[in-house]
Amino acid sequence: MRIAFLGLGIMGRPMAANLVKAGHEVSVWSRTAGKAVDGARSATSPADAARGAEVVWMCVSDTKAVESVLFGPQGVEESLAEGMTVVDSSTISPSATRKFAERVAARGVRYVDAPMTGSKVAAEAGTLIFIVGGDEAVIESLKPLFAAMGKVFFRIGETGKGQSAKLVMNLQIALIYEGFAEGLTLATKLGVDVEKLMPVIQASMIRSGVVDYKAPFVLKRDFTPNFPLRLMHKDIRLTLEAAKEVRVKLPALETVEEIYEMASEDGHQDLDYAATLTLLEKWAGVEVKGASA
Ligand code: NA7
Repeated sequence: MRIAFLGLGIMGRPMAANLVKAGHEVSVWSRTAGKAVDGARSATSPADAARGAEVVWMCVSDTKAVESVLFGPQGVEESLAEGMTVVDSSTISPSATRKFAERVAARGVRYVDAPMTGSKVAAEAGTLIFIVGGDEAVIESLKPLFAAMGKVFFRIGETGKGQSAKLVMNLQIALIYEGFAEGLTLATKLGVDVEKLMPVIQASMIRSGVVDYKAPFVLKRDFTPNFPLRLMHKDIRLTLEAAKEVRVKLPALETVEEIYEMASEDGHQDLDYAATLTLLEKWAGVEVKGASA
C-alpha cells in the first residue's frame, strides 16, 4: 500500500520502519527536519507526504499537533482525495477526533482512531496492541498495516471509541501505579523492608501487570523513561476533560493529576511516570530502596 506516515517520535519512527520492512511504499514527514526512515521517501510537508497516498497514518504528541498536521499550513487536508483513509495512533481527545473525522468525511475520506498500548520496545518489535474506532470494513482493509506494526488490534466501536477506551486504560494504569507507590512509601516509613513486602504483594491479589512491569525499575530507582511522565500527564488531563464533557466525576484521578502537576514542577516531566514516587517520598521524608538500588 502507499502510506504517508507523519510523526517520527519515539513510537512513530519504528512504526514507519516496520511498514517499510513489510514491503509498503512509505513517505514520511516529521515536524523537525532531518528525521528519516531507511527505505522511505522523506516528504517536505504533511501535504507532500499525503499526496497520492491510500492511507495517511499519524503518530504525534497531542490533539493540537494532530489538528495542525491535518488542517494547518501545508497540512494533509490539501492532499485529501476520495477513498483515502486517515488513521491516528496518537492519544488525543475523543470529541476532537469525531470533529476531525467529520471534516475529512466531507471530502470522501474515512477516519480511524487507533491509539496503541505498548512501549518503545513493542513499537520496535512490531508487537503493539491497537485500540481501534471506525467503520468495520475500513478497519478490515487496514489489517496488513496493523499486522506490520502490532500483534493484535481490538475494534471497540465507531470513530472516537478507540480514543475513549485508551483513556479508560491509562486512567487505570495511573491509579494502580499510584496505589503501589503510596504503599511502598508508607511501608518504608513504617519500617517495613520493601524486599520482604514484594513477595507478599506478588502472592496476593495486588499482583498486576503494572506492578510486575514497574517494580524492578522502582526498586533499582531507575526512572529513565519507558513512558514519560509528561505523556501520562497529558493523558490524565485528556481523561478528566472527556469525563467532564459527559459529567462524570473522577476524584481519585483529580488528585493524581495534582501529583503529576507537582512532579512536573519538580522537573520530573521527562522521567518515567514512576517518578511520581519521588514526590510521595519527599512528603514522607523517606526513600524507597530495594536491595539492588
Ligand atoms: P514523542 O517521542 O514525543 O514524539 C512526538 C511526535 O509528535 C514527534 O514526531 C513530534 O515531531 C511530533 N509533534 C509534536 N508536536 C507537533 C506539532 N505541533 N505538529 C506536528 N508534529 C508535532 O512521542 P511518542 O512517539 O512517544 O508518542 C506519540 C503519541 O503516541 C502520543 O500521543 C503518545 O501519548 C502516544 P518532531 O519530534 O518535532 O519531529
